Amino acid sequence: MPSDTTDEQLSLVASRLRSAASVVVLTGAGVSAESGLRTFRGATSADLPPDMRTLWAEFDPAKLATPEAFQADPAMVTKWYDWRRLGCLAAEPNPGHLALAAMEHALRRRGVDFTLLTQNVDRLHQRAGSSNVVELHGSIIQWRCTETGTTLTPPPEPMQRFPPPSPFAPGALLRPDVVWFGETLPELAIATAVDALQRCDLFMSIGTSAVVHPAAGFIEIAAAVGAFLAEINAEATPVSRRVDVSVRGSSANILPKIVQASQP
Ligand code: BV8
Repeated sequence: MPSDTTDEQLSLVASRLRSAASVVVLTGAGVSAESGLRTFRGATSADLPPDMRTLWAEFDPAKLATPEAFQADPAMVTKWYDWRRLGCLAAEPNPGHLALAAMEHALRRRGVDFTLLTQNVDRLHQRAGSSNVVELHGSIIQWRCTETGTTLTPPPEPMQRFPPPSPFAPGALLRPDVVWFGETLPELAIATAVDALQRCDLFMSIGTSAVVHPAAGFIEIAAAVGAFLAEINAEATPVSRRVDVSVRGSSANILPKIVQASQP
């Protein structure tokens, strides 16, 4: 049953952090909102200018984030991903990212297990100093050859040609190394996630609409092993009533407070 006040909620999460032996955090696009990166879904208004609206309010995921879309129009899809890639490179980690990195290092110093599962492709967690990051949906910073699967990190400037030719095989293209709808997640990422979830005693879902599977189902693995379940999100999601505590607000504002309150 969620508790009543934000102060109580923050103390509850902080006290669970203090006593946890194994922590799993699942993050989504909301964590990067304060870095200026648009989320895919969530609270928005159709009255907002296009550069403030969620991505899927302006663009059709079926036409951009599927293998079929890439096959139908590789130039348009790669151009869109290159635009987003440059946005991610220009963005800076925000206090929420930094707090999660501080949380990881504080917990590790005490011998506590910590795994950060992220659906984000922006690499901001790593740039903030998080080290044990599992990229469930890949990375937009890295691209890969459609023939050989070899990856490379393009330079931080717009690509020259769309679709970009692959340097690894004649006639092949480069595509973003992300997981599109209908594609399976990297095997190692899933195995690492499930392993961590099966032994966690604290699970936190942060800045995610909790609708994209399989990540949206991870909470049930943590619940099955009796973990304490917490959510931090700007608005209610399908897991808000499932968790033990649901904190409503910005992760950039709330996470530093929780980390501060969890110091021994
Ligand atoms: C797969 C690509 C096996 C990269 C993305 C079971 C049931 C139903 C459907 C399915 C199912 N299993 C599989 C599916 C299909 C599909 C799916 O889940 N569809 C959903 C939409 C119903 N899943 C898949 O296809 C997955 N693959 O399962 O493989 C398979 C394969 C073939 C056939 C059968 C099985 C692959 C999923 C990967 C999709 N990739 N994008 C890119 O372009 O970036 S999706 C996209 O959504 C992003 O990548 C993102 O990572 C992901 C999740 O979104 P969130 O991170 O949660 O972000 P969102 O914007 O939605 O929410 C932000 C939240 O933050 C909001 O609630 C907002 O209020 C809040 N917020 C805002 N600001 C703040 C904040 N919170 C805190 N602080 C703030 N400041």
